[in-house]
Amino acid sequence: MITLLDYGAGNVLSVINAIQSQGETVTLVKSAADIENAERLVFPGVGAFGNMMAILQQKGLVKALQAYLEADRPFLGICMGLQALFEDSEEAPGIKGLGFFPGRVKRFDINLAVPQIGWNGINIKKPSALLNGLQGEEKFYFVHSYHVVPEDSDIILTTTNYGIEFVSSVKKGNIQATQFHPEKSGTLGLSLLRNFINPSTAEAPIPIRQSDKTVLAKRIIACLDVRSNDQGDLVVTKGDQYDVREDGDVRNLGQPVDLARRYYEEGADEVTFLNITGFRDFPLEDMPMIDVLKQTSKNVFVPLTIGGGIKDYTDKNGKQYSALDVATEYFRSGADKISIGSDAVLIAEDYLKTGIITGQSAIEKISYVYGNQAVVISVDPRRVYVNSPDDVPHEVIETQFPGPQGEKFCWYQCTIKGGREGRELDAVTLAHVCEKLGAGEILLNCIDKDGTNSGFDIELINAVKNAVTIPVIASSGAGSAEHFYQVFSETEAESALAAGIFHRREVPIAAVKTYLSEKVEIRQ
Ligand code: 1PR
Repeated sequence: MITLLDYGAGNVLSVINAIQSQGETVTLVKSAADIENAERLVFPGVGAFGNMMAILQQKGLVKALQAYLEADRPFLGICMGLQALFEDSEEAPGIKGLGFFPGRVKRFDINLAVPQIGWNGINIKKPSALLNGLQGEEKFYFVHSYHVVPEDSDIILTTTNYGIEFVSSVKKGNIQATQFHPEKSGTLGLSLLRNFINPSTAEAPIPIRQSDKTVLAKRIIACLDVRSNDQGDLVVTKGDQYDVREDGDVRNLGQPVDLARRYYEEGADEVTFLNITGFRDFPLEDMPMIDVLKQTSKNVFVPLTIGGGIKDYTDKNGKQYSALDVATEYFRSGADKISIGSDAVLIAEDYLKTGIITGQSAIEKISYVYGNQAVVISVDPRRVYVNSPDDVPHEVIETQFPGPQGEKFCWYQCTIKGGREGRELDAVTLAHVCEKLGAGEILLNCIDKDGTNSGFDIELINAVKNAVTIPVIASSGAGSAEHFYQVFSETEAESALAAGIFHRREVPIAAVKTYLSEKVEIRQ
């Protein structure tokens, strides 16, 4: 029996599912007594340090946790569950952590995208039963902006390189904790959880890595655009430049839960669901999407993102829901990240009118509770050609692909409601403003390229990537494995997403990865 500390933020369902998939039962901590009575305690966490410690204090769990740790009883911390073990964090000055390990949590101060999102390796520093079975070259899923800096180097179990060499897991006696997410690291992560659930007395020797530094992999993401068809069934669909109908009917490319599982098994590094009619439906009334997420997270142990309809909403009975309520429901149903589309454009427009950061927008509120890394902005831009950069008050680029009248410049107009409404805002400014408000990643679609199989819009990706320091997911237009190589060699995008070629089995994920191996760092 595993006791799981769910302090109320982030995706604990995945951890529960991952543990249960190993045949173990899980009970949740409801009070300090549950910690005292635990045989093996797992403390997972995503989110923000200050919010996490505030909740642990409110629930009266801090002393019980400290006593559990001091008694050296079996403990596995994950992500924030690692950071909580230290004295304090730069993320929340003045707020104390559990202080079990001397040391601090620091923000990455590096010349790379922060948060670090994706699959990276580990340098194993000492033998441990937790890492039994590893060969040393494996990659695990990380998502964080902060890393621990222990005073006592003896506790370091693994390090990872990302701009610097940072501590990616610790171990002292029975207290172990990882910065990476075993529950999101596919079968390897599950084997690590199994090692914690059924610990062996033997500790595997330290495997020798071929290179002395680990490298963050470029991610390949499978995207499922989901909506109800005219018969009322929830289906995965796919558009041509966002038009998902063919001969009047919504294209039906399969069932969301089945397809997500297929992509997990085929090696997708992440799976994204976009509820493409979310702008007009309300996800908390549109429960099938929540169900899809719950079902998917039972079998899919890589990160799940969900977007569509994340906004404030008043239902027909006058009951008000905030975007944070919607996001919370998604996180509790198995999502690791939520993505905001239409509402992000309106939020950015408001910000640009006043220049005031109010703390009240959905981006700010959700990132405050769940951390920046959990908030993705899905951008739906369309190219608009102009003759000169002076023609419009937007970020204009000089393009190698002139417009119909020979125009040499263009800007990328943001749209809302699935491309139905163009706004007076460009994609570069949107990305920049959203980063400022607390977004952790940009999912950069392109309506002109969507469904065309003609390759990603390299010019758009470079323009946006140059304007932000957070990771960018290149999306729309993938038609071949070569297109993935092009996007990774000609832009700094951290990941690339595709839909149509995977749904239609034109280019399997494995073929993309085989093509990229030796050329680009990827997770095999
Ligand atoms: O505005 O917050 O409710 O979110 C709605 C979400 O739904 C947004 O993220 C928006 O991008 C998405 N969406 C809305 N309408 C459509 C549509 O297609 N009619 N899909 C839509 C966007 C873009 C990608 C697609 C890639 C790759 N789809 O997700 O999967 O373009 O496709 P490809 O590889 O086949 O070229 P809100």
